[in-house]
Amino acid sequence: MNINIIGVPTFYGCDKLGPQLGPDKLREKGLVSKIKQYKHNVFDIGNIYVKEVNENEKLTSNPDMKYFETLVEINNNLAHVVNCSLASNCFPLIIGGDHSIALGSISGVSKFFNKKFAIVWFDAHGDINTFETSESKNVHGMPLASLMGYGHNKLKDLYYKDTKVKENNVYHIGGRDIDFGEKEFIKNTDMNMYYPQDLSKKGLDTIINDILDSIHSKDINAIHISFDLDFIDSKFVPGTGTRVDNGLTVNESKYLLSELAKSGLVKSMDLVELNPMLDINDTTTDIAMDLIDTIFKNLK
Ligand code: 5AB
Ligand code: MN
Ligand code: MN
Ligand code: MN
Repeated sequence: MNINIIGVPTFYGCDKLGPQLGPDKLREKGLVSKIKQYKHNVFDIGNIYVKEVNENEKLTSNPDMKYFETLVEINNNLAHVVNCSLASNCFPLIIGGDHSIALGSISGVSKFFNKKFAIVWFDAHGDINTFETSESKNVHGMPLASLMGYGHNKLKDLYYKDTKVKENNVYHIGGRDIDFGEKEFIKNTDMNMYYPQDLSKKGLDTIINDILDSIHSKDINAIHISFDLDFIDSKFVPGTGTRVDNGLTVNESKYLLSELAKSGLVKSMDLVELNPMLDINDTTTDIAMDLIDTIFKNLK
């Protein structure tokens, strides 16, 4: 398979320094050769341009969302690069950066597949805030809401003017730190939520088979994986910014990713929220590499 590596070196969505170092950190660790060992052709197309914004100007463009205009710009460019990557028969692997970049990556995926795709979103958080419900004003807590058509017009209509994904085509796994406003949203949404207690009660194999059966029963051509490293239990991932207890282990995460990859439907992926400045002895970087290894070893 042809693989594109696309780095998005930004921390603007989380407002905490560190994630901007993620893409180059993984490259230094041998990202390209890791993927090449499975006989893929790898084209590392570099990093998306991230404009410098002064810390004291972060609320200038919008008082409700930090670094708003710059994030719109970054994500619009990213969406186009991802769309072009898919159009040239490549698998875009988008490396963050914080999770706000899923807005751009998935908008590009949505345009290419004409919305006939599913998202499998691995995360301790909902990421379904809008500027109205978010207390932090951090855009990395909002991408999924915007993709489903909620929130600010400039986020909803990023790259092309429409909702990017049907709520029922979103499969969210691992949520355990969901804000009040997000819980209210979930009550009325059609998105599919799988909480840690569902995973332990039903078993990982049952859940992943349920998800794949559900996707197979729809008119869907592709799965996009959006993997936030805080999906994994806090004790294993010191190098991510918003850690939460009661998450899964690395091996459990690898199992879920390998089953998805083997389905033959995975066509694109984000790996986000690696923070090398918080990491201890590259523990979290090594886990990120291991997850990537799992995907490209099993990709069909
Ligand atoms: B992440 C919080 N819900 O909106 C907010 O890491 C955290 O991309 C968001 O999942 C975490 O600020 C965003 C409290
Ligand atoms: Mn997230
Ligand atoms: Mn998260
Ligand atoms: Mn996070």
